[in-house]
Amino acid sequence: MFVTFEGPEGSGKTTHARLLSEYLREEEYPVVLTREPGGTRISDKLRQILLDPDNTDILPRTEILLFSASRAQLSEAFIRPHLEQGHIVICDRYADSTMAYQGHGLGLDFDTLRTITAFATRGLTPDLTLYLDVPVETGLKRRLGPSNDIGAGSSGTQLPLFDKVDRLDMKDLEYHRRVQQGYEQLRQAEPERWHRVDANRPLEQVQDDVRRKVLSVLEDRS
Ligand code: T5A
Repeated sequence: MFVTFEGPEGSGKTTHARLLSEYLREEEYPVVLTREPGGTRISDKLRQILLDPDNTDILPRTEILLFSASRAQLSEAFIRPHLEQGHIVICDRYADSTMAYQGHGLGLDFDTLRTITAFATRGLTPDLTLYLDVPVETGLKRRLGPSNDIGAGSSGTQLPLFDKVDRLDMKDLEYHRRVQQGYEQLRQAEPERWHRVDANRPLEQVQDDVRRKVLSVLEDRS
């Protein structure tokens, strides 16, 4: 089974993907955990380029091709082989991030994005996508730390430069809101694959929902 986590910055994807994989391993399921961009030696190099705060001159077309190159390497060299061996593959972000960020966020053409993505992944899509839903401002505050004022409520506010901030965090709030609206549309278009989790709650409650959903899908498939 191929499970992905999606959601805005700071929604808890990395935390919950890790907790879920630890839990499934304890329950003796064969499970591997990976992330995007990254997850293989080559993909991790592309991640460094993509997130480097100095690379403010990356153009949207370059950005989509770099994300897709990272994904092509990850899906072919890591995800597919593990699925074929019967593993549960958990991935922190995948192709839906491209539709949300480069499509809805940057305004790139959706048909082109679908074509590039299909080429990069050879059509490999998740069986289950857990969407961690938090208000954009909450997620960014979690990510940046409580002392950082992100100008909540004022659209178009530039995010402050801060040690933990990568190039993509630095985009303005409007961009992050478009991404979130994009996720909503993606979720509504494929409700059978997506499962929304209210991530604006204590960590344990969020993880409980995540586990319950994954276990019920595993049960249905067995
Ligand atoms: N991107 C990615 C694209 O534009 N296109 C693409 O195709 C792809 C694949 C990736 C960036 O690339 C973009 C999206 C991103 O901008 P990244 O560093 O991997 O960059 O960023 P994210 O995936 O967004 O990861 P983040 O670290 O920002 O957020 P997470 O993983 O959602 O959140 P997490 O788990 O790190 O948690 C953040 C903090 O919140 C706390 C955690 O302890 C942590 O401190 N937290 C909670 N606090 C309170 N209550 C809860 N319920 C909490 N859950 C977590």
